[in-house]
Amino acid sequence: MSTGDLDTARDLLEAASSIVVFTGAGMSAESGIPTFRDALTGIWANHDPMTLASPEGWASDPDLVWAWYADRATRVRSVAPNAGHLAVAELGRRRGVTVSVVTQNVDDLHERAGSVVASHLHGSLFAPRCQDCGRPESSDLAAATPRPACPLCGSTLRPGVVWFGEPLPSDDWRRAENVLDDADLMIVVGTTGVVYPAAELPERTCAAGVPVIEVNPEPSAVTTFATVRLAGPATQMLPDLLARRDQS
Ligand code: BJW
Ligand code: ZN
Repeated sequence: MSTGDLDTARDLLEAASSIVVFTGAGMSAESGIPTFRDALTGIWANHDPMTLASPEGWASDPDLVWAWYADRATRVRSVAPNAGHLAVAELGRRRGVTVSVVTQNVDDLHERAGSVVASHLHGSLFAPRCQDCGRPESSDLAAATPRPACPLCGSTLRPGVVWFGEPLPSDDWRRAENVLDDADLMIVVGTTGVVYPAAELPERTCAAGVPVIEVNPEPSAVTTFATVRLAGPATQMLPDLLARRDQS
């Protein structure tokens, strides 16, 4: 990344008053949460996340899929928000700016860093619900094994995440569209930008003439239209972006 890119991004940030921070798995990578497209390791090494995260995978082996999510919920609970999450929360406390976090992530690291999340587009690891009657259950059950039954109807609980082929939660989608209507800057962090309809949001923002800063060590689908890319990890680039010029 050139110093020019950082200067350009800081100029965009200084001019903005209504910022949407749109995040993907790379945001949490440096907290120790593998990205979705990282190869699975350990006991999960022989499984394909695209299959595990699908209604078909759930139908064919719910115990396996539940165990994968319970394992991930346990892992998320054992890690902490990183300097990137903290920088986003700090930006939200700045006078004169409104910051709305729209995340594809199913962890709670933005919240634990102090941000209010406007939208969890792909649900949450900590919101299990009954697969039949839909009754929401306590987050305490997210890591329970064996797979719990619904106390209301006796059917089974399922993870409260959005699998391929399922619709996104309509309230979260509406909130994301609403905050984007008012945005004058979007900061996209750590996503390949290939999973729709979430990936539409940065594309639509850019098409509406709103500048897009991308934070990602690797090029992504977002790079093709972003106004500027800060080519580095979130824990470095987000604090750098927020640093006052005289501090660097
Ligand atoms: C760093 C970093 C560091 C690393 N710092 N960065 C149009 C065209 C084609 C297909 C479709 C289409 N529209 C819909 C579809 C189908 C499908 C889809 O998009 N498929 C594509 C794969 C082609 N979409 C759906 O099925 C969606 N539903 C839907 O469309 O429903 C329609 C419907 C309507 C009405 C009724 C019924 C149906 C649902 C999509 C659900 C996605 N769910 C998942 C799993 C969630 C649960 C779980 O976690 O297990 O969401 S899939 C997975 O991908 C997860 C993520 O949120 C999502 C995005 O991944 P992300 O965040 O981009 O992560 P990675 O791993 O891809 O990238 C990490 C990035 O970080 C990389 O770029 C790294 O370089 C970077 N990085 N370290 C900064 N330190
Ligand atoms: Zn039920």
